Amino acid sequence: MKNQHRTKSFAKSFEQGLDSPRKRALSLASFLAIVALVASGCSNQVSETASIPDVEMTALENGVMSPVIPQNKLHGWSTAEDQLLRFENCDEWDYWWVYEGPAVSTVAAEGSGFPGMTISTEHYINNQHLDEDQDGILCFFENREKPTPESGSMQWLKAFDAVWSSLDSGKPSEESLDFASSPNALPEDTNIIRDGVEMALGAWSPYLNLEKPLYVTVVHPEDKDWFLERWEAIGGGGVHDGWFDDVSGTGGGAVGRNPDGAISMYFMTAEAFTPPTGVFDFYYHEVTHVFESQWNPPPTGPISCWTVEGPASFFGFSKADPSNREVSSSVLAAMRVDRADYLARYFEANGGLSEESIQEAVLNGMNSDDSCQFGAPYFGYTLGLFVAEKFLVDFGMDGFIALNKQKMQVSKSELPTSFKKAFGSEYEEWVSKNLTPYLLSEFKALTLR
Ligand SMILES: [Ca+2]
Repeated sequence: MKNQHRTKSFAKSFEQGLDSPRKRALSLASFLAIVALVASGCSNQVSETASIPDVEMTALENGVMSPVIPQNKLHGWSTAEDQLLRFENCDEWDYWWVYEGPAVSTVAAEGSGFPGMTISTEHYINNQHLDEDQDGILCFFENREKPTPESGSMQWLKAFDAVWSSLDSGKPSEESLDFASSPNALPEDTNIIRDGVEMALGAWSPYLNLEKPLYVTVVHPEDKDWFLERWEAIGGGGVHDGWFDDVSGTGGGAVGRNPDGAISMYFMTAEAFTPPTGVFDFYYHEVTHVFESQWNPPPTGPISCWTVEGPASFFGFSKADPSNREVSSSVLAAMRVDRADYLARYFEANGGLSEESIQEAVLNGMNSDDSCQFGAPYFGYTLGLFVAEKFLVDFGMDGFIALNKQKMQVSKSELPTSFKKAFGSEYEEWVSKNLTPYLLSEFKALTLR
């Protein structure tokens, strides 16, 4: 369904098809437990480092020390020998890997200064020729200065403030839930999801006024018959009927409208991909989609790519730790650096990093494009994060509400009309005069090349 918002955010929440690495999703919520842990304190969390057990290490051909027993964390790629990725240069690598890293070991990851660093000893070894500066991390600012959140204009703090002054955590949810979980879903995982959803619904409650109960469905990969029965019983909406198979090996969430206008949320959970705890961006991300679905009827044509996953990503990361503003801003800051550098590299390798190439992607990218949600460069999650940010800088939360009320997701071709109704000004003028120069400036600043 075109109106389906799909997020695959659990640990190992990537499709691992033998022939389709491009299907890997980019939602980075999976490793935010690590981000928040590190971001929440600098010096007072040394004990976390000290708790890592000693591991036997050996020197690789390139001189980097590698654990004898492979370590893997938060990447989701198969480590079967015949499925290890191998690329000749970092531009190729980045196009497929998307995340920073991986590091060869936990120790190397901790030395990176980037809390979301993925780890894979096997993938690292297979590509060790790419680790030019021999810091044990692949294609991570090789031989160049690492940007910091302060490298850019810091305007993003205004957007972050807009989220925090609007979404007040700790409020009870006012929505009526029709909640169901499948027989094999672990009760503790179901409860984690329910608590996360209700918390995010509470924060969004000033802006939610659902006319019908919100259907929330938690399913386990062994319960397909149960899923199909439930899916049909609640109107066959929210996700398409192939969603179950798409995510049964990976986990994830999805939100969408039913034909009768009710909104459905689905979560795939299993022992191998348990729902996030400790950080909550995943739930805020999905509930942002609930808000969007409230105002946006089934689209009449292709939707602009940034309008779906972009705001959800920005709201999600901004509330990564709803009880701690500082941690949340650290998480968002790390994600910005990661994604800006990725986008800068992508544009440099594909037509150049310029206002023209950025503007083309913003104005013409569609949510249904493979490059938006389901394939590199995952513009919905990467570029969309920054478009949503600048939108919130310029128009604030009131503007986001206003544009949704004017059906920002009705179609790409009608977005300028929605924009004009909301703000009385031209969408394309905002894109060309305000947004694009900002994006170019941020990407350049955050890639430091
Ligand atoms: Ca390196």
